[in-house]
Amino acid sequence: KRVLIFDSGVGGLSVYQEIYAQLPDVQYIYAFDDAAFPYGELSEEELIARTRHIVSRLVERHVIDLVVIACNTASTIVLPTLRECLSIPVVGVVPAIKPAAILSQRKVIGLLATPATVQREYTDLLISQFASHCEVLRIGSTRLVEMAEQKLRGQPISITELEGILSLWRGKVDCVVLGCTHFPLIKDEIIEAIKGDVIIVDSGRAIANRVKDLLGEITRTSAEPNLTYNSAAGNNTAALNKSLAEMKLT
Ligand code: DGN
Repeated sequence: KRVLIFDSGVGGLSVYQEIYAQLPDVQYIYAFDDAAFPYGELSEEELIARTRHIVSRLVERHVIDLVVIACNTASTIVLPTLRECLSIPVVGVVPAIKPAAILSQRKVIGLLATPATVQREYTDLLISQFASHCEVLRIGSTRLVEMAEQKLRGQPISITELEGILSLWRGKVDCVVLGCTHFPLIKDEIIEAIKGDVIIVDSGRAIANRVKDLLGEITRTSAEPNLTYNSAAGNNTAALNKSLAEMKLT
C-alpha cells in the first residue's frame, strides 16, 4: 500500500511520524510545496487551485492508495474539492478542538495555528459544534511555522520570541490545540514558553488511526521506493537531511 502525505513544508512530517509508528510497512511519498510556502499567507482561491493541481498530478503519476493532507491550513478549505476530483480516500488534518474541550478543566482553550486557519469558517464551526461552552483564545502565527522549519534545519529558535508570541495566554489557558502540523515539531519549546501546567493536543494520533482503518479496507499491494521527497527548494539541505535521518525518514 502507498500513502501520499502532503504539506506546504516539513510540518506534515509530524503527522508522518504518527502514521509510521502504526504502519511501518506502508510505503510513503512525502511531498511539500515549499515553492508556495507558507500556505497561511495564500488566498483561499490560490490554496484550493494549488493543492488540487499538485495532489492530482502526484496521484496521476504514482500508484497511491490514500492521500493525507497533512496541513490544517489546506484541509480546512480544500477537502471537498479534492474528494470530488480523486477516486481514492483523502484524509485531512483539522484542529483537535473536540478533545481539547473535553480535557480543559478551566474551559479556556488556546488555539495555535496559522493566521488563515484561526480565521476559517471551518474553525468557527468546529468551535461552535464542540467547544461552545469554552472560551477559545486564538493565536495565528506564520513566524511560529518558520521557527519549526528552522529547528528542523538545525538552527536555534528563541524561547523569548516564542514567549512574546504566546503572551496572550499567560495564566489563562489550561489546554492548547496545536492546529498546525508544524507545531508538534516545536512542542517542547512551546511548553517551555507557556510556563505553566497545560495539556497540549494535536491531531496526529487520530489521523494515524483513521489512515490505519481506511487502509485496512484496501487490499492492493505494490512495490516502489519507500519514501520520496518532492521539494522545490533546498536551503541547508544537509541539516534538514540530518533531522530527517533522525526521524527515520531516509
Ligand atoms: N503545516 C501547515 C498547517 O498545518 O496549517 C501550515 C504551513 C504553512 O505554510 N503555513
